[in-house]
Amino acid sequence: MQVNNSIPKKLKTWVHDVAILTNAETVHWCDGSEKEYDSLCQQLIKNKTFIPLNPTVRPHSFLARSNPDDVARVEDSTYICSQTAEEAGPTNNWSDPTEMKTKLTMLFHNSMTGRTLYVIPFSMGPIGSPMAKFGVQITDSPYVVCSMRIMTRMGNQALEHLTDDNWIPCLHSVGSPLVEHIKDVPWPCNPEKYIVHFPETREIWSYGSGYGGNALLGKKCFALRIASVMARDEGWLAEHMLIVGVTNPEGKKRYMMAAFPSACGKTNLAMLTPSLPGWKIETVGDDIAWIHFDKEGQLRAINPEAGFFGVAPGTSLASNPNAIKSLEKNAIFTNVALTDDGDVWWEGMTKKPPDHLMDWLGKDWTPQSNSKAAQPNSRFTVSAAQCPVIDPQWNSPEGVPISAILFGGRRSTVIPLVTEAFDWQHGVFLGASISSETTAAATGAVGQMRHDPFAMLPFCGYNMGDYFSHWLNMGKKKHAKLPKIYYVNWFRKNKNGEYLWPGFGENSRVLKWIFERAENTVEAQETPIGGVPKPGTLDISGLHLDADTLVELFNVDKKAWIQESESLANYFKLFGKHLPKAFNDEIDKLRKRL
Ligand code: SAT
Ligand code: MN
Repeated sequence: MQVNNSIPKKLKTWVHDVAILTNAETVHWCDGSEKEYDSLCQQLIKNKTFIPLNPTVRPHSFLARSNPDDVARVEDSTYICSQTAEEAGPTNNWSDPTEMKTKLTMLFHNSMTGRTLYVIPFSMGPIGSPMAKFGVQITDSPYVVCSMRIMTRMGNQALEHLTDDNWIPCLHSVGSPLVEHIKDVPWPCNPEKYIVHFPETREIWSYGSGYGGNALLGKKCFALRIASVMARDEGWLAEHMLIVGVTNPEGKKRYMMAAFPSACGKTNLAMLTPSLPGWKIETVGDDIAWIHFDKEGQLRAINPEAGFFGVAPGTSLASNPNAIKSLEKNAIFTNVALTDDGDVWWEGMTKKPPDHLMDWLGKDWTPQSNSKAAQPNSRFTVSAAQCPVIDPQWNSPEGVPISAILFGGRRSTVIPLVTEAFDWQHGVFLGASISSETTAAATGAVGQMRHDPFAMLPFCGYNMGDYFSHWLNMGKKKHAKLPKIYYVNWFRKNKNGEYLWPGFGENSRVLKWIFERAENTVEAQETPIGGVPKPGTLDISGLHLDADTLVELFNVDKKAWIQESESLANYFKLFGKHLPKAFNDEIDKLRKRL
C-alpha cells in the first residue's frame, strides 16, 4: 500500500520514527487482503517458518515450529509501567516508565536491521461498533502479521477509520536483527524478553518473543491489560471471558459469559456440543469479552477478537468436535506434531497415536518415545467465522445481552460443581476468589495452585484491588439489571484421583440449570457458600451418576471451607488499603455461615 495523505499524520510520524530507531530495511503497510496473506505465507515457507500441510487433507494450512525457548506467555517479563508501583498493584511487575522506555529504546535500536517493518492497523471488535477500539501494531514478524489477520479485523478496513488519536500504538520486535552475513532462522526471537504496558499513555512495547500473547498484541496486551484501564476510566469491563448463546428446546435463547484461567477449557465450553437433546450452544467468543450496561441497564458483551488461538492438546472430535471442524482449512498450527501424510497431530487428538510423527521440535517420534509429540501449549489459530456453531450475533455492533456470569478454575478439591452467588457483591467476591492449578499457557511450573482473581491475574492493567472495586461499582450503576453470578468447577476429583464429573458436553447440564435459574423455573438450595441446585433440579438424566458421586460433587466440607476462607483472607491482605471493605464483610459473612 502507498503511504498517502489519508493516513493520519501522527501514525505516519510514529511509523517513520520507529523505522529509523529499529533500522528496518523496508516498511510494509498491511492492507489485509488475501493476496497479501498468501504472499506472506509463501515467504514464511521459503524461510522455513511455515511447513505447508498436505492440501488434500488440510487445505491452505501451515505448521510453525517455534524456538523451543519461546513457547508461552512470559509472565515474569511482563510489566505494567504506570507512574507509580502502587497503581500497577501487588500482582503486576512494575518498573519506572521513563527508565523502562530508555531500556526498551536501547533494545529496539537497530533491532529490525535487515528486516521488513510491517504496519498492521486493526480493530478489536466489529468495525463501527461503539464498543470497538483501534490499534496499530508494528512488527518485524510476518508470522505475527498472518496471525493478526486471523485474530483481528485488520488492514485497510481499519486504517480507513483511524484519526490522530483513536488508536493504541503496539510496538513489537522479535529482537533478532539480520546483520550482515547472518542467515535468518525459522523462528527468530531473543532470549531477553520484555512485554511492557504503559497504561497512562496507552502504549504497548513487546520485545524478544514471537509467541501468542507475547506477540499478537491485540490479544492480552491490548484487549485485556490496556483495555482494562480504559474500561475503568470509561465505566465498562474488559474480561478474560468466553461468551456463549444457549438455546433451550423451546427456542428461547440466553447468553452467558465465563471466566476461567488460560488453558482451563474456555474454548471447549464456548463451542460445546450439548449432551442434552434439544439444547443448542453457539459461540460468540472463546477468550475475551468487553462488557457494558446499555441505556436500558442490560449487560451486553462483544468479543473483541475475530479468531481463536486455542490450545491444541486435548482437542478431539470427542472433546470439541466444533473446534476440529473449524480447523479443516485456513489454519495456522504452532508447535504441534506433523504426520507422515503432511497433517497435524497432538496428544488427545485420537485415542491411538500414529505410528510415526515428526514432533514439535522436528524430530522423529513414535508412541514409544518418552516425550510429548506436541508442545503442551501448542496452539491453533483460525478465523471465528469458520466455526460451525458461530453465533449469528457474533458480529453484532451492540453486543449480545448477558443473562449469567460464570467464574471457575481447575480445582481437584473443595469447590462444588456449581454455586450461585447470593447477590452481585457476593458474586464479585466469588470472582475474586478464583484459584486454579497453573497450566502450560505461561512459562513456569504446571499444576501449582495459585490465586487467579477473575482469571485476570496476568491480565489486569492496574491495581487489582481497584479492579475489585470497579466490579463492585458496576453493580451500583443506575438501572443496572444485574445478572446472576456462578462459580463452577468441572475438575473436582474423588479420593482415588478420578474426576467426579464427566465434563465436556455434559457441562450443558450445568448451563441448563443456570438458564432455568434465569427463567426462574428451578430452585436453588442455600448452603454456607451459596446456592446449589435443589435436589432434582440439575438434569442428570441418562448420566449414570451414582448417588454418592452426586453428594461429593456438591459437598461443602466445612473444615476445608474454613481453611479456604483463611487462605483467601490472607491473600486479600496483599491488596492493603486497595481491598474493598465489602470483601472483608464477605469473608466475615462466609465464616459466620460456616
Ligand atoms: O498466549 S495467550 O495469552 O494468547 C493464551 C492464553 O494464555 O490465554
Ligand atoms: Mn486466554
